[in-house]
Amino acid sequence: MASQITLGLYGADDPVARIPLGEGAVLLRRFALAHAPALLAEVRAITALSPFRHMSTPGGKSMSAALTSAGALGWVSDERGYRYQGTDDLTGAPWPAMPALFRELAVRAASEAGFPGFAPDSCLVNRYAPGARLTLHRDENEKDFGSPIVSFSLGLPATFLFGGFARSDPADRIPLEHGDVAVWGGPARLRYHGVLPIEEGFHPEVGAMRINFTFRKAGV
Ligand code: MD3
Ligand code: FE
Repeated sequence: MASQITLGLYGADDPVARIPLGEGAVLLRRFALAHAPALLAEVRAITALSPFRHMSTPGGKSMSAALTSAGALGWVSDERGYRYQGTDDLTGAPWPAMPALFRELAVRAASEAGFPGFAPDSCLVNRYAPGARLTLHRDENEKDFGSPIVSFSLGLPATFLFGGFARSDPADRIPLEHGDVAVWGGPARLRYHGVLPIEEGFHPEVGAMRINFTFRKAGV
């Protein structure tokens, strides 16, 4: 509904639009746009230590998105299941530290969405090549559902599926573009969601891929 959309001036020629997506969920269009080059430089530093990799699902399939993490905890999937852990199985070392810029932007976005005091301990970074997707799921491996999840999108556009509380509920389709940030808290925190297959394309700053960051409080 157009009357619910408010525009704010975040930088020159860079209006951030605040778009309610449902109770607890807010899209902050272009919120991270001015920081995209710095965010991408941090991703290169993270992946030099903990590279993107395609994890296996417990059912033995390879995920089409490649993943890595930064922060005290990283999300992993393998034949033993889904969980958070403090070390990267690929390196045996702790995950790379969460960059200060990541934390500051995520905390500010959460606050602007009505969730002050967000204390993320995990940033999962998902890399989608064209054709990669994420089937409908809920994020339920975190210990604390009282904290929101904050997501940043960079690169190729995506169609985000925002479902309900049951897998069979109809899903809204929300376009997510380079620089968009969304905050998912309150009752939205446990809604089903997913990403349709990314379409072929080329983004001038990111190339032929989409990168999504999800900031979570995964531990206690
Ligand atoms: C709504 N990632 O990593 S971000 C995930 O684009 C994940 O890579 C997607 O779903 C991506 O788990 C979507 C937006 C998002 C993230 C978490 C949510 C939306 C959410 C949790 C609850 C409700
Ligand atoms: Fe998710």
